[in-house]
Amino acid sequence: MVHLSASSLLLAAGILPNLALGAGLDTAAVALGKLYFGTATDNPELTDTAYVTQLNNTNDFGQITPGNSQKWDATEPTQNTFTFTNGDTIAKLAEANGQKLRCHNLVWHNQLPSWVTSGTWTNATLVAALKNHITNVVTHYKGQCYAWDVVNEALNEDGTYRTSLWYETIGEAYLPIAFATAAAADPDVKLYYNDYNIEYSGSKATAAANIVKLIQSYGVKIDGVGLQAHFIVGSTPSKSNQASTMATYTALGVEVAITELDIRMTLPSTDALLAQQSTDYSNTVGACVETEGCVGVTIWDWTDKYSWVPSTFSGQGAACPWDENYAKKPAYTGILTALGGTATATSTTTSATGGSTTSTTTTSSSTSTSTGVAAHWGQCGGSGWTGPTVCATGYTCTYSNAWYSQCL
Ligand code: 9MR
Repeated sequence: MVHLSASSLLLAAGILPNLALGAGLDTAAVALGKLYFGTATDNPELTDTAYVTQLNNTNDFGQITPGNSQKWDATEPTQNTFTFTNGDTIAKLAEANGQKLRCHNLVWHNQLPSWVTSGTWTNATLVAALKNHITNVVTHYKGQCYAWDVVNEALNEDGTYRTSLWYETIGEAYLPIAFATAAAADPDVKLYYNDYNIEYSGSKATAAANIVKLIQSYGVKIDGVGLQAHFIVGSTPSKSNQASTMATYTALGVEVAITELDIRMTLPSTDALLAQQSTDYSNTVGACVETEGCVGVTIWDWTDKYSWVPSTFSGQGAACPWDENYAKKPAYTGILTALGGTATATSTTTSATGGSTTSTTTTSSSTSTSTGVAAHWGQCGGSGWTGPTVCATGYTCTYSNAWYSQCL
């Protein structure tokens, strides 16, 4: 009788690649001194048990963000009538898993209920509605959120203010009013300004820094700047630019976080695009690693199956580190390596011994050994790899990226 280890059984089942890549993203991030690595999620996805199994994997995800269910249209669909059911579902999931919760968001120009967008407002009545919304939502989630994205996407690309209902009716004072109201409702939660295209130097990043200064000039608390990081493969800012831009925010006395990272491509994906995507993910995560005031990274969902990208950008997608079948893409290894994790196989050489039984059948071809052959799905190369570089019969060692080749 042949005793197979758990890892060789998983290899035989073709599952091991999902388990073999080191410690996991959150574990690696925390080992580096970060607070978390996390992902967005959303209520409709929670009926998918395979999805939830990985969402609950706290080796990879120490933090989650509700993608939609804390937004204004979800929480106050009718004026002064608050509904927290869906947001609570995700908050409870985070609590049950011991995951931090980034709460998202309080003031935005999108996903507003019609009573807000179609209302007739004066400065005074809109300020009152704004304060009432923030006070109720922040009070409800008091003690449950690590951070709130208080104001989301207030800026145009040229650094001017977006012409939203908020800005048009209240002026830029809506920003300090929102932060002051949130701080009064929960003095302990971190309060963030969150936006995209502020991850690299330019007018919009300068304007985001000016928002921090504006809020501080009112004597109001702001704790962080959230860099959404919705990027395009091959067009992401350099790691050094991302790190130096983070430094312009932390110099103001606030922390930063990557809050919505995904890196889309024009479909179909190719090996070359996936390799570039891995490099791109590695650069953004690496910029956070290099920046002491960068507390963590959140991806805007972990699987292509539930990414927002294809429905928004026609012909584009494959933006997440896991594909739509929940297999890890090279981007996973790129992130893990940037976090100081090692993309090494966990299989051992001791799994296929026959012990004292009479069987002499060798099953070593189904395990990875330092001198042998790598099985289907096993790692067979990559920077720092000291394991087998030859694949079992019928499989080819296929380059994924600089850190990972796999027997396919
Ligand atoms: O992921 C969210 C998607 O399900 C919604 O349809 C969309 C509606 O605007 O919002 C998405 O999340 C956005 C986030 O709240 C703010 N930054 C941009 C994100 C992607 O659009």
